[in-house]
Amino acid sequence: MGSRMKIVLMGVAMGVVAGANAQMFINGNFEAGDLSFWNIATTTNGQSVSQSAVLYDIDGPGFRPTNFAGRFQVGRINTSTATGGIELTQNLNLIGGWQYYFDFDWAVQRTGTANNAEGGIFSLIVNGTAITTRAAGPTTGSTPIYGHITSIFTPTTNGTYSVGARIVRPFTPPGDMYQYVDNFAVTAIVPEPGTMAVIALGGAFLARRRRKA
Ligand SMILES: [Ca+2]
Repeated sequence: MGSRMKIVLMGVAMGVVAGANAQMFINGNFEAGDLSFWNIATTTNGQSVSQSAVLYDIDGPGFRPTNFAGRFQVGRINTSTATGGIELTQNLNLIGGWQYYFDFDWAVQRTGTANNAEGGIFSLIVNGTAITTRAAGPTTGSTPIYGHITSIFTPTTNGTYSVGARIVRPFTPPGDMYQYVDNFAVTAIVPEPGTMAVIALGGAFLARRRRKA
């Protein structure tokens, strides 16, 4: 009993923690056919004319097929501030010190023939802070623009983090300009030094127990 039992219990606990925290976005690929499980909010001075899940080929000539994607029509409400739009997020339980890779696909397409100076600015956000941002840039007629964001975030402490995308534009929304997002994914990298520290700690307990015996 004593030290040795503590080490075994600690080992089991670590395994459970790792399993329960294989965090992922729910309906991150929108295949529910709607926006369920997503928290959607407008930014300051932001709006979206519509929001829904629709069938769309999110990467055009890329390998992904046509399936459901989240679709928005974002822009600012008035011309007094720089940009406006929406944020769609989910709450994820993240482990301090682990490295998280967040991924999503985005696209912009207009149905009309008019050009526009900015199709959409997409950011991967954590607790409201943009980690990585990509702007579609000017659109030409109905020609689609495709993109992908990979963003790395390492939380300092264990906790619940709001993670997702911000989509904004520096103009009011035209009625025929659409922003699409799909395939939100998260991959966790467990840090090697931490693992080694746990093993070393266990070794120290064992060594102390043997000396007492
Ligand atoms: Ca999809």
